[in-house]
Amino acid sequence: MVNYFNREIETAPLKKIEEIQLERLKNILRYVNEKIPFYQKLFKENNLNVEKLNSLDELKNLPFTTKSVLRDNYPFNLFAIPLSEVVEIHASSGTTGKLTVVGYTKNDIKLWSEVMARSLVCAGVGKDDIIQNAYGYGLFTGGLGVHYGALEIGATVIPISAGGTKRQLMIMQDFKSTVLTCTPSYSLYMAEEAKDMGIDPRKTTIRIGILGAEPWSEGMRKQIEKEWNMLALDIYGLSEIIGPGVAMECEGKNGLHVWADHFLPEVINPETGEVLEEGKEGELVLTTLTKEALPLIRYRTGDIVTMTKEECPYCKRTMPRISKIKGRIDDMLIIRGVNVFPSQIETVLMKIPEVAPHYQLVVTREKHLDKLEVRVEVTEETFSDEVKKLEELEKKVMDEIESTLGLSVEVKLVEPKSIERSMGKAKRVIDMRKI
Ligand code: DLL
Repeated sequence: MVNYFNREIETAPLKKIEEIQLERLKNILRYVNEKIPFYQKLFKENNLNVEKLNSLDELKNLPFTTKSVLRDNYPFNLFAIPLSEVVEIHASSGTTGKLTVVGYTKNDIKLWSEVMARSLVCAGVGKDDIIQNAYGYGLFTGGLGVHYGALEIGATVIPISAGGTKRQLMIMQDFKSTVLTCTPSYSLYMAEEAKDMGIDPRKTTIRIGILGAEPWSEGMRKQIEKEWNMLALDIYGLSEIIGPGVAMECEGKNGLHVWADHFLPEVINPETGEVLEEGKEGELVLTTLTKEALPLIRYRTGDIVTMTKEECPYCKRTMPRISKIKGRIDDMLIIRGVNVFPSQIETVLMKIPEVAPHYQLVVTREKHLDKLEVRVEVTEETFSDEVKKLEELEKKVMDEIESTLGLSVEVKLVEPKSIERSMGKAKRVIDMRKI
């Protein structure tokens, strides 16, 4: 059965959603122009009179906001309101050093609760569910974001946070948790640890996993669903926009529904900045339409997606849908001229039953040429095979990657459980070029 948290808006005709978007866009442009010196200056420099915007199409004429703007305005200079109105602060560290700091007013927290409630209900979660929330609580937005949504729908939330895996499993069994929220990689680690403890993850009461914060392939989904005997759904979000709850999959698993009455999505060509037509792959750009503390105009997420505006054939929601995230632009590897995302390699690996869903990509540079080594664990059963068979498997993995991606890589099979496990975002790429 399909349920909605806010049926009226979630299934409103696209035209109606666009009317709301335009109205809100006009307001937010006026608001940032008035309240945030950065935007005031930016619009002035670009000779833009934002009061004149009269159609959604004109949004494409406005400049982008990038992550560096947030860093340059560290910690609070981009906030539209005095700090006394800010009730919560989060931050993400990323790979490049300085924190990206984000703030929320009371209304922003209400908004976050609403979009997270929509997301949970969209995944099939209800009031009777017991949510084991194993996203990190703290500056990371995952823990509290899910928490607010759970409160909003009246489900029971266990704020266990990430880590302490044995304790997680004990609590899961004793409290009879029905929903697991964590990163996809942590869900696999938990399943593995469960088996080591003599617990069959398939026999726990968990029925739905709401997994996100990192890219994961369809193959990984199948693996996780098999390990847990649960429905594994994808949740997307980023701190700058609100945290988790920007977009969510429904049971139909055909794209993530963007809560577009609050976050206006566009897909652009990352090189030229031009807006792409529906269905074309590019970088997701989001404009917050209703946020108070940190509204952002045309924020470049760095995430690669395709988008469709067709109604969802499964749940009939009408908001635009984005594909699963292929990866971040900055995670794209260029190996001897071939562009490749870690998720594409993951897709190939997941089709080979003798290897486990734990891998790492090591990039090195030799004489100006980038080299990629794929380290992947073999399954326990395969590990006990003779060396000759392992050599054959190594070749098989290499050939599969070469024939699917046109990329020749080195493959190193490693022992089960030898690749570092993650309780948050998995580290898939070790880039020795930067070390
Ligand atoms: O990861 C928010 C979040 C928490 C989303 C819990 C989902 C669940 P940040 O730490 O700011 O926020 O990282 C945001 O993570 O730009 C993407 O590159 C990546 N990301 C988030 N969700 C997904 C996903 C949270 N479902 C960055 N698939 C984003 C792929 C994702 N990548």
